[in-house]
Amino acid sequence: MTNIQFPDTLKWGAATASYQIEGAADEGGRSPSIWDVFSHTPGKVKNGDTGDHACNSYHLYKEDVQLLRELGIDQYRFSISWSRVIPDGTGQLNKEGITYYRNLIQELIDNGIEPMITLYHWDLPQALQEAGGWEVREIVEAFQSYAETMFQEFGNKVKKWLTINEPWCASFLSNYLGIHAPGKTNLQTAVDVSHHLLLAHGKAVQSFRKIIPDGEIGYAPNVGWLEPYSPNQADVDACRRSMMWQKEWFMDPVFKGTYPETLVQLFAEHNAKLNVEEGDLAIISEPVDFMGINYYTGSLGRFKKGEGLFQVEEIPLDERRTDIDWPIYADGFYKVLTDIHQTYGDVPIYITENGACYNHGVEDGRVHDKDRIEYLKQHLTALHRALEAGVPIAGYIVWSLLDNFEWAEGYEKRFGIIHVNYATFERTKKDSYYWYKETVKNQGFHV
Ligand code: JJW
Repeated sequence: MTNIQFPDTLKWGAATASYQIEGAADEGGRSPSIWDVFSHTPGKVKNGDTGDHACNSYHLYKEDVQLLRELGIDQYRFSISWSRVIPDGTGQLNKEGITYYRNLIQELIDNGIEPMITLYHWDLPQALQEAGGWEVREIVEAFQSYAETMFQEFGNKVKKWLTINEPWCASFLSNYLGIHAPGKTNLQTAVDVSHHLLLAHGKAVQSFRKIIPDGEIGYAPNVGWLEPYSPNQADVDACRRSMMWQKEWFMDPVFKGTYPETLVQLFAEHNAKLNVEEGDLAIISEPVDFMGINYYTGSLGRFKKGEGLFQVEEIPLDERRTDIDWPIYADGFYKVLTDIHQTYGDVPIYITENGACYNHGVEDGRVHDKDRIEYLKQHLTALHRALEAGVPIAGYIVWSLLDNFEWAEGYEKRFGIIHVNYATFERTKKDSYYWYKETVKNQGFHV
């Protein structure tokens, strides 16, 4: 038996996002977001699922906070639904929406849990999409104004903030691959969106410094790991290009004030131009307090002529996959963390998401999700190795507290450490919840 023991300073958390858990889509003065429109468009989400009711956390938030309290964690990461607090995207504030988040924040604090807010977890107000969405530069000002309002409303109680969740998903997955809202398939659009997301991030960080000087802010890029299939230069280069797309494209501008030239060229060869105005990169590289990393999966990458933008095909290391079909690659987590540390230096890192999809159901009041426990053990062991290698990891936040609306996959794919019955909204703690609770209490576990 090995003892995996974490430093006392490592913080523990659980994460959710507004559209995935709140429900109450047309209650309390909320207006539609791009995800309401997308999920109500036939064929976009599996089984025609929508976030209309989700986990009903809008009404059940007190119950959720009790689940968090019993779990014993330090932090709860949740997101604000922009269209719940500013239904038109800009202008008039919706008091009921503000009250909902104010109550949630107070409930967390009263139960000894530190709130961590994500400003943008993909649910752009539809009103703004109709004005061009992230594709047009005006969105940056709208986001900054929304961010400032949230900082002013909640900054006295909330000191940890994230601007943008998974900018790769919000740009390329949503506007080039067409898998997430708004479901476009245009590389130029995706490149423009990615730049505007980063610019909006930088502007929000600038505002943050003035409004919450004693707070900490970061963002949460998602990164997988691609390990070259062979030492052949073609495979090594293919992996490099693909990693650059997820990692350097969204991190170099923030931490180095540059875009990776190789990718700028590659996009240009596909007739997509990076439109950067003077001063943009200085704004984007406004220093952050920490970096959020979302890690789930990785594969081997092999050069394949004509395969996607980067001529790389992904080959799983072995048969092990979660129920969403993502290969399990815990060593990739270690590699991502040490690689980022090496490239970007000593910026503190929060694992803002890590977790696994397994669809176990309830049996006699229990959910025996030993596969999820195994996944968490493997990834926390990799994280422990990264800490020992000197990576400054400040916290680990599991995705997710609850089973929830898994975007284009709908409700079929379950990531929660708590099971949700979508007919009754009943919550049932899974075995992984009890395991995580013990791990948090002991600040470690045995393997
Ligand atoms: C799909 C790649 C096909 C969420 C995807 C890539 C397929 C050519 C989980 N993270 O629910 C989905 N999640 O809200 C944020 N992260 O398709 C939180 N990334 O290409 C979780 C990535 C994802 C994806 C899903």
